Amino acid sequence: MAGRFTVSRVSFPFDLRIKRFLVIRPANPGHWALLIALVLAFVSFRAFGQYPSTPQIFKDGTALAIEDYASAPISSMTTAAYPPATNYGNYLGRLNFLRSEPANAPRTSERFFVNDLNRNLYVLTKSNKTFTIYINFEEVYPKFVNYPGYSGGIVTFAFDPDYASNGKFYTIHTENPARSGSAVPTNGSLHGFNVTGYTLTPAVNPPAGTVVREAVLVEWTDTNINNATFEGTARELLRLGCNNVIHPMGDLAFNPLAHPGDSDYGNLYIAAGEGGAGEVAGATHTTPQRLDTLHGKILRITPDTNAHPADGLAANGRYRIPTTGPDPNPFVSLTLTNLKKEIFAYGFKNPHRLSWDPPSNKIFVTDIGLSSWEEVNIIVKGANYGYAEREGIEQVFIGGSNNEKTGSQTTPPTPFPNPDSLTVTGIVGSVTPRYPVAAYSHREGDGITSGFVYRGSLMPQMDGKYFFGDITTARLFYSQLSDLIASDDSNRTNLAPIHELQVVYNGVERRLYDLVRDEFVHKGGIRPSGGVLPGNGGGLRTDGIDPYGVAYGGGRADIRLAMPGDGEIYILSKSDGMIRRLVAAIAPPVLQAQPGTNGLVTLIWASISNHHYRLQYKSSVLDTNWTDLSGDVTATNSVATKTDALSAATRFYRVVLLP
Ligand SMILES: [Ca+2]
Ligand SMILES: [Ca+2]
Ligand SMILES: [Ca+2]
Repeated sequence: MAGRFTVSRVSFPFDLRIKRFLVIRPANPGHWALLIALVLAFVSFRAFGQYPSTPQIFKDGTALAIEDYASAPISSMTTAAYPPATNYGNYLGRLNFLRSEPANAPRTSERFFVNDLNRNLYVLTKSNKTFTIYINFEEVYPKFVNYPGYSGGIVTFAFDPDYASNGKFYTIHTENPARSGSAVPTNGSLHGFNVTGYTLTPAVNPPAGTVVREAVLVEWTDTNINNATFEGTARELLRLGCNNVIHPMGDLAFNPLAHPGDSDYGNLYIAAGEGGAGEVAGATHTTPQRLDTLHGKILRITPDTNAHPADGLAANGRYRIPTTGPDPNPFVSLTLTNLKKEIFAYGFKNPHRLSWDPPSNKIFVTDIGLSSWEEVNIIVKGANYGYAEREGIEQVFIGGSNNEKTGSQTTPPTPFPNPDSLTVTGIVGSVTPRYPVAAYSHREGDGITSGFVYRGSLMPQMDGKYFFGDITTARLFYSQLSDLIASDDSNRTNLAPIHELQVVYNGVERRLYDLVRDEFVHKGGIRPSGGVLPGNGGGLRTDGIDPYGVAYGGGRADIRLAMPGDGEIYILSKSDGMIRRLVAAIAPPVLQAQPGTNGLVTLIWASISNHHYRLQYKSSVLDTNWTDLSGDVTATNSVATKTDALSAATRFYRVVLLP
């Protein structure tokens, strides 16, 4: 790695990334303080085959300005009676998704929709940032459950591609089937909801294990999308039983490139978690690898049963499955008892977020790992993504003395299977798992957020970069889309480099974790130990220190990313109930070195005209002090240069933008 930063007379690299200072100049200089941020290193996280012993991701100097966007009403989980008392010792608003109505809907420019897992789907008015309850799921569904947290509650929602004309949208919520009484919804508080004729569907349960939760997919039809209230009907499409309170169906998407008449138009893609089945030893462990169950899969269904009448109907009769035409689901011809033809891709643990980048036509799924690896996957129809036999780029073991360890963490290390193959019941021969295109270890965090390829307008420097982050630590990352695509090969160790982003709030570089903690405290949040964030009763916790040596303080910032119809990146937090927006970016200056004769080297960097720059150097990366190169540079255009006579074999440079 060190060679990447080395300027050497003997072996001269032609495209160097060198340690450097980055100065963030706000759009409004009178408003923000000038900030100087030290860029620690740039690390290419590419060639390794085992669990790393140290953090591998570092800030590359790309800085993003973040602003508060909207603050949701404080809400609490229902641990006993409803409505619950506000619990300031836990999450203050479990925001999970922020979406826009389709672009042709009449009010899409005025408002977003946002859900708080605890119970409400809100309309968020952009002009005054007010939250209006659209549907309170807890008051509609008698068996609705948001406790003990995780993904429980009103999980997500998605608008039909024809929403502007048919008013249809889809939701997923969780229920506790052990509750007595009927699960049929009521309209006592949602008066516009016509429940006449609403009938339940039988739960589709996993092939093994007990069921403690049901994730319910519902299709709603609002007969008037010009107001902020619901009036209309709903239809239950699918009820999925889960072994545990974790990893239900997590995300919904439609193909953004399909047009009316295309075979994929109106098909709903569902990211379905394994319900906790895979992460325990025993009969449920193989569930993500089984094609006779919907769990741990990406599913594809056609909600409109009239759309493709030749296609097969679901077992419950509520939707069709693409079984005919030019692009049927991949396993529709398999011979297997209880085959689930809805399966589009399989072998996932908690594929909790799915995004589709139209320009590249790539589907990205972030799969939260168990104890070792977090994954970004590019979805290919029919592929096996390896869980619960693979995690990240390694083999993973569940149960026994190696429980939750990956191959390189066992004693002695377990060699990676060669050739790498899995046996899948129903498929003749062996299956080679498909590997993530980017992955990070739990040296970096605990659970991967949603991710999106940025195509918005506020941060043109970030166009085509895939944004994601870590849920608990609130570290923000990006990978180049081209790197992700180039890594989508049969080489498990060829992964896209991951870069960490700096976050600037009111002109000061801050950790997003600290911004969330401050707002949590500001809103009255308290923890028994004082001043730290909540964290699911001892679940994943950001104890310890960050890669830069600063302690977190416990708990979890619990962030997720959103990219609604305006194409910008918003960051939601369950802990403080805030929505923040990334509003500007400054890409890092790449310092290039061009060798000359007689030991001269010319350093070249992107500059801003009429700004003043100073070059500094040191001979060893371990040196504490930088030495000024005499003669500051005033840029006259977008490229500035400075020539130095190398007197040592190695010299490290950085460029400082002067105030
Ligand atoms: Ca309405
Ligand atoms: Ca995987
Ligand atoms: Ca690869």
